[in-house]
Amino acid sequence: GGEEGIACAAGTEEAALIQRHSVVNEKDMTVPPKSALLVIDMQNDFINGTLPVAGGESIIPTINKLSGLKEWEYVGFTTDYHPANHISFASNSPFNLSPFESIDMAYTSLEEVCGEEYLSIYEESAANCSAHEVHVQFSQELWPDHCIQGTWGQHIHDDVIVPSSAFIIRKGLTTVVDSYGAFTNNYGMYLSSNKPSVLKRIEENSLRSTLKKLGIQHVYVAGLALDYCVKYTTLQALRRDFETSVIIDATKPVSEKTGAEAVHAVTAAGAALVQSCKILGTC
Ligand code: VGL
Ligand code: ZN
Repeated sequence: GGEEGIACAAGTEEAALIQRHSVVNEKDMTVPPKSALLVIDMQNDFINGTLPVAGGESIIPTINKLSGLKEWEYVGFTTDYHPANHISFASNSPFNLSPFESIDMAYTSLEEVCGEEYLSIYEESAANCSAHEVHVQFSQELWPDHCIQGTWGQHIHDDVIVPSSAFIIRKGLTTVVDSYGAFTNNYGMYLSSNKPSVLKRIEENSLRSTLKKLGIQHVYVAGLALDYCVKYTTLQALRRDFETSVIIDATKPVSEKTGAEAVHAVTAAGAALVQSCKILGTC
């Protein structure tokens, strides 16, 4: 039996190898200290509803095992949380566009600039700040109506276990701007990615400051969809200097093509791809 096998290998090179490997695995498989898990948009509409992601249901058991680990310093579940008149819904488009088409959105806002730095919305302005009008334009994908506030489709799927200590991070709450990432909306993301010389952080919520206060260094991202909210949450976490990993068997894309592009984009930006079994210690 198994014990004989162990006895047999003991004292041999093979035993030393097994031992070395188990040491390496042990280090790899535990959740590193100062780690956060972000579970993205495991909501009915993305699983069984109006914008279903193929295979979405199949990742639920893995996500439950991951979120059940005690080692996380922080576990957050994001939810898309749109008003019925949300700008991302094709049904609200003035040009009778269809879901999965794109439209250019133009935004104008006042930005406070203080010396070389923009202020985050949570910082108070200092004396040498001034307001500047900013005009930007970027593409918005149009979607079927989904995750409307107060509807069944917006609820996290019943089979997804949300630990009582987990945080819920709602995004896309306002009519006028979409939000793919957990940290900031698409407008803030556009500004920060297109003006890299400017340290700009328009935070949608207190996620970044909470993670920083907890001393989080590693962010692990799982959930739906790989090519949108998982991708952009990962890019936003990297941009905020978290060492970031996508748990690659605990996510699914809206389409295989954009899923492959998302993998390329996140790895090119510095994210790691990790298998859930490495974190769970089962491989
Ligand atoms: C998502 C499309 C529209 C996502 C959200 O969770 O990936 N995709 N809104
Ligand atoms: Zn959405």
